[in-house]
Amino acid sequence: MTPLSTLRVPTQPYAGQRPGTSGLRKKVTVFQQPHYLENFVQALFDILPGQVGPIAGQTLVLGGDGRFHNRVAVQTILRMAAANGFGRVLVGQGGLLSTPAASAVIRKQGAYGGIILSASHNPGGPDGDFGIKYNIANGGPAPEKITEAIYARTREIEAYRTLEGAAPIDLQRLGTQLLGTMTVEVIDPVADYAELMADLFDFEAMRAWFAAGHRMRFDAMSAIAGPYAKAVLEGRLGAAPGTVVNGEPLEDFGGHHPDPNPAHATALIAAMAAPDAPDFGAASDGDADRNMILGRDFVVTPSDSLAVLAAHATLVPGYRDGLKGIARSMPTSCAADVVAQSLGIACHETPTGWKFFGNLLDAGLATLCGEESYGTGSSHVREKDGLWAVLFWLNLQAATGRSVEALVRAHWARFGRHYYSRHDWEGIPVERADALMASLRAQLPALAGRELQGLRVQQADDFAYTDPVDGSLSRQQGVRLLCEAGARVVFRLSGTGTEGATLRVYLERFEPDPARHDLPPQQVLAPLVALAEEVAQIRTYSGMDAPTVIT
Ligand code: VG1
Ligand code: CO
Repeated sequence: MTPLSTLRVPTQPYAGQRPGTSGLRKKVTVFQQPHYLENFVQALFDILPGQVGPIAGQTLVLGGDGRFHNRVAVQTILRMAAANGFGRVLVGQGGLLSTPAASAVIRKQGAYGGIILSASHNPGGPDGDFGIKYNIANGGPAPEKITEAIYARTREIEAYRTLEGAAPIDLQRLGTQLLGTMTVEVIDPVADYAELMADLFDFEAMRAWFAAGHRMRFDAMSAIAGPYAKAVLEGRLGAAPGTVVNGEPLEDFGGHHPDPNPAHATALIAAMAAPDAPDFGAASDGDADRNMILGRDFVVTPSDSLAVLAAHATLVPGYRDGLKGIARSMPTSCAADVVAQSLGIACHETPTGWKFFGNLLDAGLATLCGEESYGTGSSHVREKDGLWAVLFWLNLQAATGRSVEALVRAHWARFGRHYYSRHDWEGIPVERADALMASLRAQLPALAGRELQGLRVQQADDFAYTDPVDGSLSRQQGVRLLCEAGARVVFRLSGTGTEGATLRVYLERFEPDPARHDLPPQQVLAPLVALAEEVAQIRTYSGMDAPTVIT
């Protein structure tokens, strides 16, 4: 008889992750070190009983975005789940599940929680990134209490449980297999998700929109959105075959950054600017939770997207009864706040990261959520959801007969335009980035009331957030310089990068006058860029001349 579980001593601690990020993201080569992944997974399984409840006999959901190392990691986790006493694991066929689909499956199947394998928009392949994160029973990223407990446990853990020598599960074969005494159910990764979309949106009107000759281009960026977008857009909605491009998930995403923004979705932007451009363009990221929305020769900023969706939500069947509230991350523009005000609902301002929306959604305080980083979503799951946002825009076009550009321009005319841009400075040595932030924080008391670059700074602070539901306090979530007339600059360091530090500088300026809604954003925001440089001395600290990415 083979023993059910054996213990082995890990050699690689899980360290170096900034506290507060919802998962672990590292180079594939780091994850390939012996026992590295096992350390994280055992730490998770060790703390769950104390944090959530017993795991014996429970159901776990498992899947990833298909990047390099996904299949190996799935087999490792399956063996460990069996040895740790889970009763059943639902795993997406091929080891695949997009992040929003994993959230949907956890909720629909009433699972104990789920493990998602992805490094989201970071590049993949043997030299790329890999990642793992845990989601709780509401389908959302584990709160900080849990991620901190995992981190603490990884530092003291001495052994992990696995089913030594168990044969790998056939991940292609749908249906049930046994691993030790645990059931592994290989599920269709798209089915539950597609059903949920059909419940929310007016598929009939959208089918009619395509049948009337409208065309669309969805760039899945060779990542996990492909199968979902094909099944829904081409399968259920009758979009022409070929509507979804780069629709086969590749282990290295074809060598590209699967990051839907103006810096990385250049082929889509070019196609949408061509003379024969389709009516509607969209893209999503590695794990399909982000979205980018385009009209013909027209790019929608994510902050505007959230505001437009909120303003028109009652046109969509799933939101017919109106919104309970809106939530946006602090650096996201205030465009949604203006809509919330006109609707007479609250707009909650949270720190960056989707996990902060979970409590608001669970408590019924918000229905729509969004981040400036191409993330939009709603109460239907507890993750941001790329294809959902695309279908929402499609539903709006079908319901109003208006183009993307017409919808956005009408929105600006009614609510004013929030010019917006984010400048990223990537690969700064960590000590220098920390020094820059420390210097900014030290200057805060002296900045309020000063006039810089022709703008009066009304408030200068370091954003802190008290969760209205559980009372938890998150400090140091971004340095803000709030200027007169709805202009502001926000500085924060990324928590998701895997090389050096990334400084994000968020720039925003409100323009109520419709005669001034057609200016180049970088021109409108130039005084704020100068203000940011004057205060933060970014060039000096970073040793760089210009940001590496502008979105
Ligand atoms: C970035 C974005 C943030 C987003 C996070 C995860 O974080 O700014 O808005 O929630 O990525 O998105 P940071 O700390 O690097 O700024 V995803 O699609 O990579 O899960
Ligand atoms: Co993502």
